[in-house]
Amino acid sequence: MAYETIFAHQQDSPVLTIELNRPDKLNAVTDVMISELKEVFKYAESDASVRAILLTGRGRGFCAGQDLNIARERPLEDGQFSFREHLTTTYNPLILRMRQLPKPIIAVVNGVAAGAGMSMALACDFRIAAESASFLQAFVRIGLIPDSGSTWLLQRLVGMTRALDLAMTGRKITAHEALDWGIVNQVLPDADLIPAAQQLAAELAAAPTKTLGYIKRAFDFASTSTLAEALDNEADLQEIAGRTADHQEGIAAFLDKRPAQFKGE
Ligand code: T3D
Repeated sequence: MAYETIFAHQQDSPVLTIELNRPDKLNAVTDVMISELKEVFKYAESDASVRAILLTGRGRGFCAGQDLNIARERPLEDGQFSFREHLTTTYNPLILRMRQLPKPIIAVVNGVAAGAGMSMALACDFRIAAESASFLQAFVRIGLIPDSGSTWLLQRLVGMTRALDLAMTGRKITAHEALDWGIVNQVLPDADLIPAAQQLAAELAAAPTKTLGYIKRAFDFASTSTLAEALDNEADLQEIAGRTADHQEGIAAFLDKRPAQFKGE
C-alpha cells in the first residue's frame, strides 16, 4: 500500500501494521496523514483478511500531534480557516472510524505521544508502550483545549481528577506513570516492544474477530448508557454473536477438549 505520510503492510498475515512516517517531525500530523489514516482504516474494516491492527510511529516518536508549521500558516484573520471545520472534517471522523472499526487496534507507543497523537493512542483498544515513551496533552501549551476525543477518552481511562491535571498542566508523563494511571496496558523495554506487540496482535487475530468487534461496540455504548440500556444492548449484540460460526467452534472446541480454531466468521 503506497502512501506519502504513513507506511502500511500486511504481508500474508491477518495483522495490518500502520506506521506513521514523518520521523523528522516526530510524526506530526498533516491533513494528508489524516486522509491516509482514514483510508487505511477503511481498508482494515472492509477487508476480511485483516483481523488486528498495529499503529506505531517511525523514528523516536509515536506522534507529536498537529503539525505546528502548518498551523502557523493558517489564514486566521480573514476568517478563511475554521478550527471547527478543520476538526469536524479531519480528526473527528478519523477518531470515530477507529472507535467504530469492529477489529482490535493496538497502539504501539514507541516514543512521545503528544496532543492529537495522544488522542489517537487513546482511541485504540490496547496501548503498549516502550519504557522511553511519554504522553502529554500538549494542547494547553499552545492555548488549545484537548481535542480528537481526548476529553472523552482520557476521562474514561483515568477519571476526572487526573484527566484535568494532564489537560490543564500539559505536563509530560512517563510510560510507567501512564501504566500506573491505567492509560497503557503494558510497558516494555524498548527492544522488546515490537515483538511483544506482534505477539499480542497475533493472539487477537486468532480470536473470534466479529465478537471482538461486538465487545468494542458494547463497551463504548455502555460508557454513556444506563444499566438498563446496556443490558438491552448486550442482549441485542449477543443475539448476533451467538449466531456466528466462531461461537459454534468455541463450544465444539471446549467439548472436544481441543484449542478453538476461530476463523473470524
Ligand atoms: O485543527 C487544529 O489544529 C486543532 C487540532 C489540534 C491537535 C493538536 O495535536 S494540538 C497539539 C500540537 N502538538 C504540540 O503542541 C506538540 C509540539 N511538540 C512538542 O511539544 C515537543 O516536540 C515534544 C514534547 C512532542 C517532543 O519534544 P522533544 O524535545 O523530544 O523533540 P523536539 O526537539 O521538540 O522535536 C523534534 C523535531 O520535531 C523538531 O524539529 P527540528 O527542530 O529537529 O527540525 C520539532 O520542531 C519537530 N516537531 C515536534 N513536534 C512537532 C514538530 N514539528 C511540527 N509540529 C509538531 N507538532
